[in-house]
Amino acid sequence: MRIGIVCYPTYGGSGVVATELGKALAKKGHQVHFITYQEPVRLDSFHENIFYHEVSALDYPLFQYQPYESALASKIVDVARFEKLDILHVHYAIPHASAAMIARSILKESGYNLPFVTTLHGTDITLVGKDPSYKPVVEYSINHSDGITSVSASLRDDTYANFNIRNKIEVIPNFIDFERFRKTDKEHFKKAIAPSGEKILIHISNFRKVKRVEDVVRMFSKVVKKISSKLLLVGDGPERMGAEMLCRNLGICDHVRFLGKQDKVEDLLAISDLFILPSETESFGLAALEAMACEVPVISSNAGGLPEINIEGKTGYMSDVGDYEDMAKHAIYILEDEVRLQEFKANAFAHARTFDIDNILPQYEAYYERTLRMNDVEFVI
Ligand code: GMT
Repeated sequence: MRIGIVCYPTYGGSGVVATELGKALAKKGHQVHFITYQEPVRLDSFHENIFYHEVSALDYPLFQYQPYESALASKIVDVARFEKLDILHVHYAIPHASAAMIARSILKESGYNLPFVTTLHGTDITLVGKDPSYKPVVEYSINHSDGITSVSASLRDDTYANFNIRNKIEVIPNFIDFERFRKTDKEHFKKAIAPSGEKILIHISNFRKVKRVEDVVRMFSKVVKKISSKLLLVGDGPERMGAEMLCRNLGICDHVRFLGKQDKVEDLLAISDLFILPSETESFGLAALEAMACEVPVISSNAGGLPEINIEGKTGYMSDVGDYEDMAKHAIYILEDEVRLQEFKANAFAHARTFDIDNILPQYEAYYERTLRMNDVEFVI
């Protein structure tokens, strides 16, 4: 198949999922065309089946805001015509679904049928999408997508609850590439961070408000009183400064390392004992699943799709949003007994295996085929 992929090319979860999906599809022999405003960060190596088309939006003094949606729709039309795309897959509804809709209408005028699938990722529904400034367009473009998928059952239900959606939303969860995310021996590295054999807790995020990084710090300040441990805070964003100040106020700076943005998070996960994700909302929680793939159990909130990956009492524990005392209690329970910790690690890994990309990729392929058949489009697999 010739597949066009539209996504945000930066570090956000939806862009990562879109890029990894494109790479996996290309490996299976499909021709994949990324259409974005910047080369996706995870598109880090050459592949003969992968093509990148940059969207450039002409600037003009009249524009207070560049009309990116129009530039994207125009680029989709151009790429579809020239590369003869069979199907388009847009990740994150805003503004990708409405741009795809415009492109499809333009192409239809000349008899070209380009169906598009919209994948909902999270904040495009739960935070930004339902805001009145975007809602009518988001609702309309979801309803006019040829296929709709969401990354968790929870996000599907949130979408039905917040919008008037007429069509079926298919749940296709996020996935793990076990070639990258697996536990490797990084003992030398562990010694540098935890020289006296301390347990290592880790949080990885974009440090936005929704991630509740201060809850991580507060829960750790309870844990470190009982368990000899270190906390790694990986990532950067608006909440970092507040978290640093809180560490100072709580007098735990000697036990906490702020590592900023890191590309090879799998190396940090390889030395970690517990992953902390106390998010306010989290449609799926890919970062937690990546931790589990590296045999790291998870202490999380019970928000959104987290209960679909973190199995209570097996792969970790969940608490109500904001209840960092409860999170600390569970963390101590797992860490204080080595046999118990090893059991949780094994369970986390076993559950992550069910999200292996080899299981999820065929679900996307089957969904594309179904969408094309329903639209009477002829294609070669
Ligand atoms: O909020 C983020 O972390 C970025 C956001 C995105 O769409 O780029 O992530 C969302 O999509 C990820 C991939 O599907 C999910 O794993 C995250 O749970 C989801 N984030 C939220 O719902 C807050």
